[in-house]
Amino acid sequence: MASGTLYTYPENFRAYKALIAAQFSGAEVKVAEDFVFGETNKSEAFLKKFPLGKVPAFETSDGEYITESNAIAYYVANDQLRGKTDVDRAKILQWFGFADLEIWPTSSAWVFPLLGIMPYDEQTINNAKKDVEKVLTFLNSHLLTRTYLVGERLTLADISVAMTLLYLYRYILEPNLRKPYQNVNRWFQTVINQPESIAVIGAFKLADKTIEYDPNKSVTTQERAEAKETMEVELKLTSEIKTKKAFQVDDFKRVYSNEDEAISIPYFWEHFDPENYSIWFCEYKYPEELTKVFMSCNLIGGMFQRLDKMRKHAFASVCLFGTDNDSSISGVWVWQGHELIFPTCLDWTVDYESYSWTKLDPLDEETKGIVQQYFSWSGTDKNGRKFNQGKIYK
Ligand SMILES: N[C@@H](CCC(=O)N[C@@H](CS)C(=O)NCC(=O)O)C(=O)O
Repeated sequence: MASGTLYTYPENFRAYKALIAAQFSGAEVKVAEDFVFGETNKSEAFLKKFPLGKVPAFETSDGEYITESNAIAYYVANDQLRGKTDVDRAKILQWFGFADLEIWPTSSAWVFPLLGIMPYDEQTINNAKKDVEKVLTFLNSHLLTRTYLVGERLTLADISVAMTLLYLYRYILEPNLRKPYQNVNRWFQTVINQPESIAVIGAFKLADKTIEYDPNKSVTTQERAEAKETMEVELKLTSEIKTKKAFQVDDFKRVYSNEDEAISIPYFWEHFDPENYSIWFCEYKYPEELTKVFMSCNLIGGMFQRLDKMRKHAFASVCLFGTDNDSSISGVWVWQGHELIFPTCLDWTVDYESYSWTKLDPLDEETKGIVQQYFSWSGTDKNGRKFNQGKIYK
């Protein structure tokens, strides 16, 4: 019989999956008592076991570490919940994917702005409503002739999908909105009214009325935690930054502003943290369209302005080489994380596609040369055009 410790904050719908499965199977799952979200899961001891620092996370009593809520639920489940045949097991995996990739992104895009934990944007919500409609229509027709999602008995597919719909049913789907989906409603009630589910989540109340957007609403830790992982980029980056003391882009900016490059560039390399930050080279893709130098500088300035919210997490030096009607724009960016930062926020996507982006290897000598050139505003572009003007994003 499976047993172990589950790390989670309270009322985490993902942790519910494992807790309900354990109620069915009799697995001994102990919830870590003094877990503090944002602290415990960022501690050295936790990260050693679970390097992503995410919850739910499960430590088996014989010292194995399991993450991903569906996998944890699988581990603590019984054969019935896991599916009796290969086909059933495959279908359960199918529903896991469907819940995580089709339901959760659209449901959170509708719920989180109303809870005030994601920017409120009418268009985004309207799109999310349409997507949720599609998901529920599909589920409704699947459940027309079935009691459960897979086979004739309740499985992990039902638990996982129902838990992923929890917020929609709690906050959004008021009677009128849920009326077209009677088969889904019936199935959802069946799942959450199992004694094993009630033992974990208590009596569940369906939404009487869709919550309304209130800009002054304060949110709970777990709501914020869940939002964080989708679109609350600001929150995510800020909390990550708190835990990373080695290289603070702000400190570098101060040194860069106050000191000569002979001091600030060596400072950059002494403090740069390659594990958590990355360096990128960008080049404007359409140099032939650049005419007047002052217009090109406005182009760079406009991009910086649109990226205002990113300032806390990034630094850049972008340069114009050449003269009127014969120029190019390129630059060096440094930001937290290892992926292109712009697609993480809609506001930031306006300009970046006009540039090509190359990640630079901080250990490469060539990178040292590029950083030196762009931070000290010197040299030429690849076609020999001389440095003309530069702009610093800080
Ligand atoms: N796909 C994972 C998602 C886990 C996840 O994103 N957990 C969030 C809270 S709901 C978390 O721990 N975030 C902490 C962080 O990103 O630092 C699962 O299903 O378990």
